[in-house]
Amino acid sequence: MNKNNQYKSIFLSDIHLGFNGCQNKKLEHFLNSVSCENLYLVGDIIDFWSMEDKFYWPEGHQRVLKNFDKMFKNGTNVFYISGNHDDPLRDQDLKENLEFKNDDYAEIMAVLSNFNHKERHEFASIKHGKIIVLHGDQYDAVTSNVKWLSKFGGMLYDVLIYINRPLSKYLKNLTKKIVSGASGFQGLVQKECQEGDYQGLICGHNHRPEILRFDSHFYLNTGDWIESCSAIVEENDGTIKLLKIEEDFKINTISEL
Ligand SMILES: [Mn+2]
Repeated sequence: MNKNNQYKSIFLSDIHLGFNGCQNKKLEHFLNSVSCENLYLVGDIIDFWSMEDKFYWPEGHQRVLKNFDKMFKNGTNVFYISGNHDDPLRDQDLKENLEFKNDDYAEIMAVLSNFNHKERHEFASIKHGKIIVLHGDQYDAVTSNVKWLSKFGGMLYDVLIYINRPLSKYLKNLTKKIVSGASGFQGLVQKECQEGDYQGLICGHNHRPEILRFDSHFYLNTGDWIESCSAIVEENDGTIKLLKIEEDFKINTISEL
């Protein structure tokens, strides 16, 4: 396929491979139409939490992973910034436990071992200065402190997503709002930017794609591949865009910086 969309960098998060709500076909279509120098996978790329309950790894999900690997082998720098649902990549004990439990994880882990793994990355943007990239659960008091509660919320969400998408979205937004309110999310982002002298922050985690400008910093969220099917890209002239892949696979620009 003709890779007619060339970007300097692409940021994707919350793909949730291994969870059957993942819209892998749309993602595959998007990946087949783009090329980039840098690919940032901003957490919850693989949903180990979902597979912990019931192992689920269809061919289409492995194909997405293989696609990342192909990009890596063709010279793209691939950075894997772990999220809460891919915590076995943060914690050696969890990782060993997983591999011991199920041989099927071997083919996933084999591909992942090629990439650069970290929890945060300083991204030097072309036009907008230094931007910190992290998954975002670091600011989420509920997720980091009470893992079981967050997992329970996740299970409810998984069920609801099949019954009624808009309702599940509403509930997810509501929970995230409560969580954000409780932890003073925006305040924490501002503090992070001031302390590290960053112009902005790119994250995922709450599944709400957006680009916001505050007095002292930018806030960019990549969205997800369960509902929004969105990505953040940096073009070669430094323009940063939030893209959404529509039902007909058309790529629309939602917002830009
Ligand atoms: Mn997350």
